[in-house]
Amino acid sequence: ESNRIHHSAFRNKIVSAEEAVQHIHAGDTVAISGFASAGTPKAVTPALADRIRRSRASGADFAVNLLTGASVASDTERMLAEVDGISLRMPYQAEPTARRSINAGSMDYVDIHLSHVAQQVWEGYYGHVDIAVVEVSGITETGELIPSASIGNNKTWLDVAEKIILEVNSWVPTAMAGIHDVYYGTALPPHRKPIMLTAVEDRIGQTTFRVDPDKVVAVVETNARDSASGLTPPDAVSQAIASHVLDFFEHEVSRGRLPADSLLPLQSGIGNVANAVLQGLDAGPHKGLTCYSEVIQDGMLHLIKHGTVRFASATSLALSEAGIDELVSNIDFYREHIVLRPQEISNHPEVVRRLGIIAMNGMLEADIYGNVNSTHVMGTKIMNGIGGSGDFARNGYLSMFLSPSTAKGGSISSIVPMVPHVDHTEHDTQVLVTEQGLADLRGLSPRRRSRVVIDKCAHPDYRDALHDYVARAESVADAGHTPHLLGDALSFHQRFLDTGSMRL
Ligand code: 0RQ
Repeated sequence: ESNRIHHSAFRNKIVSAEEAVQHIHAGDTVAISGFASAGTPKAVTPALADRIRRSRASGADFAVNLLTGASVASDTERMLAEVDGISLRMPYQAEPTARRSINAGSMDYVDIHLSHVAQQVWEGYYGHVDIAVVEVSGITETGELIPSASIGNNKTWLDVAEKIILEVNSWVPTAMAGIHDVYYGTALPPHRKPIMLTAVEDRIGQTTFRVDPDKVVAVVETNARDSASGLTPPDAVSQAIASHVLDFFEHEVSRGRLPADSLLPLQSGIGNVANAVLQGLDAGPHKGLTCYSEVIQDGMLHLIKHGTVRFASATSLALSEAGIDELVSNIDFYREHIVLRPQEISNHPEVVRRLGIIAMNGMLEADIYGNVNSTHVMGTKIMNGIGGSGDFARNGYLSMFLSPSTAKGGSISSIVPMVPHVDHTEHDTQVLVTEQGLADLRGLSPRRRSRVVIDKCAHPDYRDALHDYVARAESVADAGHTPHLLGDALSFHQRFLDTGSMRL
């Protein structure tokens, strides 16, 4: 027994994961903690997968609806998908086994903006939440819960679920307590009030979750680390994308549209490109930057340590082993520079708009007018999901989408005549960036946009075909405001499906 549970009502409920999982029934809607690699339950979900496997082996059907913060630890996602344990998944995944089930039509998947999850569950769009499984790092004398390395939707899960299983993970450093800011002021219309967060570092809530102890049916003790991978050094393409972004920031500073020293709060996605942008900023002239994003990765700790970043707000600390060590050995320092919030706040449109976020997200492809597909390969096969990209892109001060100009060894162009699936419309996209260059679409009509997108962002191998498309689309009588040849608009994609390449 660990010394993390300081309240007897909870201590009396300590059981094994195998016992706890008996509270979960076939057909239940199960809400679990976890956002990116941080804070996923470590014991109860494997026990659930095991229970489902055994139940299936004996001929019984057993699946649950699974609600999360965003993606969860990939082994959890995989284990549950492998046993066909999920009938409905919401709101985000990024794991190959689950992806296959979704694309095969055997797992229902609802891909929604991450800021909408809590309110939609409160509204009852997903029915009754039977049980929540939430990882915490401790329980206080007064019966409040100390969050672990991510917050996600945990506040909402604890509030709405009929029953609760808590995992108390003694691996999470006690020193991390206090880094969290759990805001209890959100409500449903018509009772909403302004969210009084006017700077990235503002604290508007409390450091713990509330819970009704009577709803807690089991407490499971764990001591297991989160499993984020470290960052790989950015490749040449990512570095080229980053350098265009950094040049653009200087351009905006010179025009007086961004503060010279601290710019505006940055939001960036996960991965190689985001990492390259952060590294580039670390080497640049800016000090005292701020970040208002979803996830803090190892790279951010370096920026904070160097003073490049003054403050970072997120909902998840997706750190590698080395990152956790760095955080914990300097926790008193980092606690002054990092806050974790519920995802309804980290991604809140009201706050994103007020703070004037610079939103930088990855994309699969964009079309010549700036519509962006972030989620569906060839318009049909889900990759991950929209995640928080729409929360930030629609409401940001500067909305940028970043991608290599080609994929799959050059056989796919990321700039196409028309995207076969739209996540972000031309109205949301202000800037497109590839390693080829940066297309600033602000103030441009569609016919002007197409030229800039092709010349600045498309790979040279595809430019002629794209210009040819535009010329033909514009040459027909009555070509319209946004010229397209509907019979031809998806020809790049069809050619890829037919021949394995978008090249002519
Ligand atoms: O697949 O690894 O099998 O080759 O997509 O592509 O270039 O490695 O880029 O990891 O940044 O992912 C849009 C998926 C980009 C991501 C997406 C293939 C490519 C590769 C990955 P392989 P890259 P990334 C808030 C933000 C939505 C969620 C979001 C994403 C794989 O950014 O999920 O933005 N975004 N959350 O080969 C077919 C194309 C392709 C393509 C790339 N046009 N067609 N396949 N790929 N382009 C997050 C925070 O705030 C933290």
